[in-house]
Amino acid sequence: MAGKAFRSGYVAIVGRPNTGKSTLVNALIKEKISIVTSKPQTTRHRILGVLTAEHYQVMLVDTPGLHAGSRKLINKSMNRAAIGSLADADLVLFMVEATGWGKEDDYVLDRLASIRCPCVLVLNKLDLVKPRSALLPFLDACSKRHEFAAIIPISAVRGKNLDRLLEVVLSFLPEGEMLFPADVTTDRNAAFRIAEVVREKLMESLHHEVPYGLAVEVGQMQTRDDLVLVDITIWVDRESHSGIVVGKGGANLKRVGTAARLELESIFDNRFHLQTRVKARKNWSDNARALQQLGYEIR
Ligand SMILES: Nc1nc2c(ncn2[C@@H]2O[C@H](COP(=O)(O)OP(=O)(O)OP(=O)(O)O)[C@@H](O)[C@H]2O)c(=O)[nH]1
Ligand SMILES: [Mg+2]
Repeated sequence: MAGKAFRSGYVAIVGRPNTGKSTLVNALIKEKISIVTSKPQTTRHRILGVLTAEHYQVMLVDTPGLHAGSRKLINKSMNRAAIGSLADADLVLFMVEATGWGKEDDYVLDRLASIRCPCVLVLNKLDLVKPRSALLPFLDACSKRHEFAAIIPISAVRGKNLDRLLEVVLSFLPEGEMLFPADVTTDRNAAFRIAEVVREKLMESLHHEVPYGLAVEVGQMQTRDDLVLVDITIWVDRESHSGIVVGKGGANLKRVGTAARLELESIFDNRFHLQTRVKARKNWSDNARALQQLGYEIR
């Protein structure tokens, strides 16, 4: 009897900001691949998470939340990264919140009109649906908006119904080969992941517009025995934000540094020493050269 066919393919996860796309990638891979915060527009790049098992390899493509109304170059770069993921996808997971459909979700659905692969609607944050009986009519209303290949309610944070979601994902993947070695879980290198973890802790520690004007750049990295020394520059887009990031007597930066170090030590099997400095570069997020230097896709 022939063995079970190996399946592999690209699954683009798209949706408006803050619906839980990165949380889902981390939950499926059971590793911190992509940073998560309570604030919208956390993910700024396309990030691959690779899930490998005996009979399949799924390339989960985490994307920045699609959003309208911002003219800055960084927002255009983020939207382009998300839209770009659709071209190579074997399957699209369109993520909305199970508590309701908004105009921002319509914006995303409009962008999905021309895709050629199947699109599964994922209703996340099931744990927030109260009363539970509200789910069925919502599911029904969603099914009338578009011909989705399937509609799956989940809770990424609680791990609810993820087995079912994975089953559905696999049913849409073509037979194919392994594209990454079995022990590889992401296409991103250590420097990128370190910068992102620092940005996550910074974003959570700051408010209003400050988190959106932040970029984190990893410079020199040196390894001494099991200790990794990392040189980190935190960019802010106006001078007055430097002091806010540093905090009174350096308290905020210290807190952020400790939280980042602890998390990095749990992701990588190393001890870390982070050397951080804060620099201002006026309006870097709307400056093509600055964006390119910081690793953003600019056409
Ligand atoms: N209650 C609840 N919260 C969730 C769930 N999944 C994600 N969240 C929370 O939603 C927030 C946003 O999660 P992210 O994973 O960063 O969302 P995202 O879609 O990647 O956001 P962007 O990168 O900004 O587009 C975080 O505070 C998560 O903890 C869930 O199933 N239930
Ligand atoms: Mg994200």
